[in-house]
Amino acid sequence: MSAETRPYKDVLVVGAGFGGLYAVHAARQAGLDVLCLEAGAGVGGTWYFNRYPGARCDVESIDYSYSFDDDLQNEWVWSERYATQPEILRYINHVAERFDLLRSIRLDTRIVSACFDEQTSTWRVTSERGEEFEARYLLCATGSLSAPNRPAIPGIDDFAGEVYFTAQWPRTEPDLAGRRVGVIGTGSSGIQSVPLLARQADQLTVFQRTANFSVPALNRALTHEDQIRVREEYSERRRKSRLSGGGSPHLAYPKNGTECTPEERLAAFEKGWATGGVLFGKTFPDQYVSEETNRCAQEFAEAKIREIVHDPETAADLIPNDHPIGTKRICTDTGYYETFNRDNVALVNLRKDPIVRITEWGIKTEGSAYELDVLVFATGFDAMTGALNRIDIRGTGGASLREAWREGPVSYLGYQVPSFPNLFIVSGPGSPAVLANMVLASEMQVDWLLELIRHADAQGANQIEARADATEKWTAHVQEAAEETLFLRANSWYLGANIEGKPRRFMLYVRGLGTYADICTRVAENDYAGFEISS
Ligand code: NA7
Repeated sequence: MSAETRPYKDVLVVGAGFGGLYAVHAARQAGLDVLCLEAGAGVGGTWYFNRYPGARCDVESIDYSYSFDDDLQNEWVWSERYATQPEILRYINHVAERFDLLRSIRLDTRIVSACFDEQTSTWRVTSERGEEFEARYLLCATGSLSAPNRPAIPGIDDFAGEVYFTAQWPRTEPDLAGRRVGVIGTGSSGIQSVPLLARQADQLTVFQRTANFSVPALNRALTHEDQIRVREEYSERRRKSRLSGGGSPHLAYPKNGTECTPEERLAAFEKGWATGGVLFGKTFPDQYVSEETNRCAQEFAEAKIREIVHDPETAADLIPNDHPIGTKRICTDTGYYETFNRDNVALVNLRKDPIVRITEWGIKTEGSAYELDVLVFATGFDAMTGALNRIDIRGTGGASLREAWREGPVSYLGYQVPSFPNLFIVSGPGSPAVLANMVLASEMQVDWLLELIRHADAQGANQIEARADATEKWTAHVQEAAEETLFLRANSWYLGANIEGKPRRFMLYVRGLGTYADICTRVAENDYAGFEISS
């Protein structure tokens, strides 16, 4: 049957963020008939929805961009070191237009179920509106941080004022002038938005359950000279990025922190801090395995917080005391700690004074009451598994993905789960996902998956399924790799700890993008060992 007469597509992509958009382009280039279904009214995924004030990427813009097309890479001009959400969204829309991707994307189409038909080896997916779509392969690029967490705080529906979620920020900017604003949550979204909200609001109260480490971004405009240098260095920069752990070309200090004198270590941390951003968290190669090096990094960051924040009690409350630095993603800010020196900003440490309930007028804590006009939830996401678990996904014999992941997600290479043939995940649990530059990582993953499909097609096979033994082994390997680090010492969303009742399993592959890509290459060279390819 030709593509024109077939009732189904070759590939259905779910999600039109960075990963999904590239999948549409690359699938087309591979000669496949592809359709992408996107819940939002526009493309961009996380960058479409997270339009809160101060939203920026914490990976440098020249790295956090597509590498698949030299002309695109050389022609697009990033205005700042760390791009704002509007600039990233403009870039994504530019890419969609430039490669004519919109004709293969259906917007406003939220998928609620997906069912594998064993007779035809095809996936049938159904949208919220009841529309059905069918394809040989289902490629889920649904995002690692795309299912917003609505916290189970008593009285959450009682508040009579305005309520905003950073992850679903309205397209028309709310007017906060003269208002008493409360923010719940001090992860990256809270930390980025607080300085801007403080400038707009009459009073800002920040409700902090767990303090997070943040490093000044030291964002700046990119000059004409920067633009020229970037273009000269781009291919080498990308090559190094692909081999690196985090998907950007930066190198850690040439020795472990434990091998340095205290003076040498301090100088390296000063340099890391002065470079700005999350890379401070990668100053030394042993920062996530050596308690000593990590403690030194932590003490260094604590001293910086104390230097910036005038009130010693507020500074003490802002210093995390429950996790080694970086085992929850280090945040990147512009003026976060300084904001607490403003007269119109107050910090409430919920560990000392927990929320009792949200009321019609504001927030009642055990020891106090806060009257508010506006409540902002910067309460994060049901990360890694949330977006997929919100879809009813049924594989062979009616197997449910939610059930398969009941005790925590399992996968082979982050790509597939047994009993769900022909279903692939981009940036899925068991892959490096957010520990690496998601744009480069998703290009690598999509290319690898399309090559796997090409390989199956060349054999006349119509079914690809991860083997149970390979899945078990990979899931155990992901866990073991995390156990060798300090990451398990934090109650982070990396292991599902931020969502009540969510099973705890470390969901990211910590050995980095370069190592992961190498493993994937070896699997492919080894005739896709671990996958059952059949007809
Ligand atoms: P995060 O990092 O998960 O932060 C969510 C914040 O919300 C965090 O401070 C949470 O405290 C807080 N939270 C969640 N539920 C509650 C309740 N019930 N009460 C009080 N506080 C609560 O999400 P972000 O959106 O900021 O960032 C996600 C990622 O995006 C980030 O890592 C970057 O990769 C980009 P907790 O720590 O759970 O005590």
